[in-house]
Amino acid sequence: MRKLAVIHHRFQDYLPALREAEPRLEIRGWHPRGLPDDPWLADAEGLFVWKLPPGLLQRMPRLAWIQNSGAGMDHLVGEAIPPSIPITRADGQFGYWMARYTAAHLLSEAQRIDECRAAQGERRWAPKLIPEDLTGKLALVYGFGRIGRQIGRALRELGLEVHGFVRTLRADGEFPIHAGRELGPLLGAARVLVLCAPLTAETRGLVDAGLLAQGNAGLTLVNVGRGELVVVPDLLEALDQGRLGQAVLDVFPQEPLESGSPLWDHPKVVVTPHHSGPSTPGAIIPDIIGNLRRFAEGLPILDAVDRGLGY
Ligand code: OXD
Repeated sequence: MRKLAVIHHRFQDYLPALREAEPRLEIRGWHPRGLPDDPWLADAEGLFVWKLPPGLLQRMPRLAWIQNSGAGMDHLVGEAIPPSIPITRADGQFGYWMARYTAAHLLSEAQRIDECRAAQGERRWAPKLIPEDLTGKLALVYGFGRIGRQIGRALRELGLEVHGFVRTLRADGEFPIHAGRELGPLLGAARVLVLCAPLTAETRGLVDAGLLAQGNAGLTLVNVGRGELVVVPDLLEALDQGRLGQAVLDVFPQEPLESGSPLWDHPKVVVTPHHSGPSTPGAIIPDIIGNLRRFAEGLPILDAVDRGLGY
């Protein structure tokens, strides 16, 4: 039986689900902070993990596959993992959840829910609080893989005109698609910019003063990708100068967001706790079951990330 080690802060949730999904594997798990001095680990060939605890790789000399428990790979790509070990990622149901998240925050603005609640709090009837019509407004989705496309579809259902941005241009029968560098010129007319791209050398600091200078006072930025896609001081300045209307941030360069961050109490910022794509065994395992089976059968792992690209 091949061995799969589960090193994860929620290993207790994952163990029964993984064992049920692939009973032909011997699966054991530990919290990343409680790694045992156990020869079993040295014999394991598979690893299900989020962030690699220091020294783990040295303790797993037979390692032949790393399954990341989430979608983002940035934390693994920087590690000294031999290129012969395939790394695979898991999107889970993130497209569904992140589409909900984006739609919920945009609709909350468009329906003026905060203002309605404030009027309610004052027992004030406010018939002039007319909801915003989103029909035909421009939505730009930066990072247009599986997740971005699902977000795009949800925004299209709300009546917006959706454009996707990708690293490598390709023909698309469903949405207008652009290369990343075309983002700036469209920003002035956009109602919402959604970031769901992976963090790579190319995307780090994407939303900076230069890009935001092309924004507009009615633009909402939604970041469900990685905090480092955005230069936070530039974002704050753009909000204060009316080059951006609102920022809905689920991810931050440092998480948890530090208590002194000005983002917490900025009136035009919504802070949420990296919850736009909940990863649970129920969401992740269907996504990785193919490779779990292949691993159990000794077959090559499919769909490994491209380390050069960073995702
Ligand atoms: C992920 C995440 O990348 O949860 O999976 O951020």
